[in-house]
Amino acid sequence: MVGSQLRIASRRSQLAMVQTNWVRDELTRAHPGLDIAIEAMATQGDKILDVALAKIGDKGLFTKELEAQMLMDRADIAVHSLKDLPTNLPEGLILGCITEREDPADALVVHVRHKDKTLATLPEGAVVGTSSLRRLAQLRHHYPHLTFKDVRGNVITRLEKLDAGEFDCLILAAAGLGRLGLGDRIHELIDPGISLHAVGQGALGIECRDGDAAVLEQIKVLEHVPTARRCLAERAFLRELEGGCQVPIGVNTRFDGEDLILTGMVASLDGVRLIRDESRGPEHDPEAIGIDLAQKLKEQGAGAILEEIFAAVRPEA
Ligand code: DPM
Repeated sequence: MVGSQLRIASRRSQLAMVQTNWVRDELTRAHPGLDIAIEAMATQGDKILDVALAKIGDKGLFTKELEAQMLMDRADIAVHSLKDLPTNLPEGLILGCITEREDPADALVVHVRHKDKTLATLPEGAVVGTSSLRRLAQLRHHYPHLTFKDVRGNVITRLEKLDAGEFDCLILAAAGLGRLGLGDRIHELIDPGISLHAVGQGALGIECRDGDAAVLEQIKVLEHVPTARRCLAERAFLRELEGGCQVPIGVNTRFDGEDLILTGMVASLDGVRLIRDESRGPEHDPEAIGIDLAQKLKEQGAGAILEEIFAAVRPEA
């Protein structure tokens, strides 16, 4: 492979760059002759910081600019946090590989004045910083004593706002904190019995052009089959519910022998209605498990909840 080149498109937040540099290092190790170039850029989601994420509502908020680079043949692959990658990709692009997942759980990070507290024991009215409708709905369901305030910006900016006293606590993905070397800020890992994580959370997705055989072959070394199976079940579930990345939909996956078990939930924004169930099936057909679970939840009223949310957060749509 001497002399061949691979161009990577990436967001330029600290977390995105840590992830992209990791991909570059792994690919360099596997293909020593490969010349890898990284092009870092801002996406719409990085630029619009004064509007709640849920109100923007656009699918592909953090991915479109990177995809344009590949479609214009200015980049060969894009590295994404898999949870930011929509379940339906633009014509001509595919999810080429899914890397090994880190702990997909959400984490509680508290202001130092609450260092002896837990989610359950935070004072009445404590302000949780999150712009995730999924986190909001599930935490409201279990902890009605908490209040919620939108927070935008990257992980480091959010931590600065927390430390400055704008919030009592934040909920962040444990994986993102870990990759940034900020694992010591994790105060409590949130139990999946309380809050299910986002689809694809903790894994990276590498997108590339459909039919680009040489590139697909190069990135194959990064594929982690168990993670890919779990995430493909989760993504099929989300796709079947027609949920974008900004909906109160959560999941959890685990293996049981040769079976994969997918747990999923849909909740109303006030956290009052929460529908949760699970499906299982042979792990070699993960998409069927996701589709089956989506149908189960629809039969229990998930469709109606999602319709209400789309109407409420995006009245213009
Ligand atoms: C998506 C959501 C959030 C990100 C919504 C959700 C969190 C927004 C917020 C789809 N993307 O999770 O329900 O809490 O205000 C994002 C993070 C990571 C990837 C940061 C985080 C890192 C973890 C990973 C933002 N995207 O969730 O703390 O790679 O899975």
